[in-house]
Amino acid sequence: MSCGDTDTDRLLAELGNAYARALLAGDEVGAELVVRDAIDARLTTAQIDEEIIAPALWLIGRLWARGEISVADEHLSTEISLRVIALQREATRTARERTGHKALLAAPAGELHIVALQMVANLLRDAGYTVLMLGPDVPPGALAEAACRNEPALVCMSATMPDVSDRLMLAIHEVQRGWPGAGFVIGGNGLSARLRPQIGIHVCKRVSEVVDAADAVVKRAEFN
Ligand code: B12
Repeated sequence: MSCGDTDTDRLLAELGNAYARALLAGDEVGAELVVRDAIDARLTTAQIDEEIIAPALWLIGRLWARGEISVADEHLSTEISLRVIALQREATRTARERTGHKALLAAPAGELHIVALQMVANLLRDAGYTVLMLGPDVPPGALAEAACRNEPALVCMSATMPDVSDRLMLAIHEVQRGWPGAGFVIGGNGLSARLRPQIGIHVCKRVSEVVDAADAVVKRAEFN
């Protein structure tokens, strides 16, 4: 995305307006959400600073100079912006930290459904993880061998067919024996109801839960 890109310009204008409105309303949560949207849309820190936060503060300055808002309003806008800038830094740091972590993705032996897993791959990549996708029908031994070789922080698996659930558990045990450093995030309609989340194994209902689950599993592993 280049700076001259019309879609980017439009998005920046929309987010800039929304940010200014949030400042004028003294709405810290609203301002944070705008910047989160900007980060999710992969706008750069420079774009967010120069084209969203700074113009809103310039507007606040003009309104204050004209006596249309009070000194207190101006101070509140500045405080909100300082907190948002801290949040921006935290978000960038988290994405940078994730880059150092590998996620190994596979569907267990007999499982050919991998659409959800492909979505998981995109979500993890977008969040900064390094993704190694092994694809469908991966035997437990081959998965464990790949885990030993690549030493992932995370293994993600999906089970759509009900008879795959037990094979998925077997695959987890096999990986744990070869590479105990991995945490697991699993999902899919084929997972048996008996399968409950356990330490180091996170069960998700939706692909949209995967980044939070991955972060939790990786953090836990780092404590150990
Ligand atoms: C596409 C498809 C196929 C394709 C798969 C191609 C591919 N490359 O993936 C092919 C043609 C290979 C196929 C084959 C078969 N299929 Co099929 N297939 C489907 C279909 C239409 C879509 C599946 C899909 O992609 N859904 C979209 C994804 C995004 O949704 P999802 O998988 O449900 O995932 C959600 C959650 O479960 C979760 N999730 C899932 N995994 C993970 C993993 C992680 C880490 C996380 C965080 C979250 C997560 O997130 C998603 C929501 O956010 C479904 C219909 C359906 N209702 O799902 C049938 C379906 C799954 N298939 C079915 C069947 C029966 C078969 C076959 C046995 C058919 C046959 N006789 O050959 C074979 C079995 C193959 C095998 N051994 O795996 C049945 C399963 C019934 C059952 N429960 O027993 C279904 C439900 C169709 C039906 N109504 O009968 N299939």
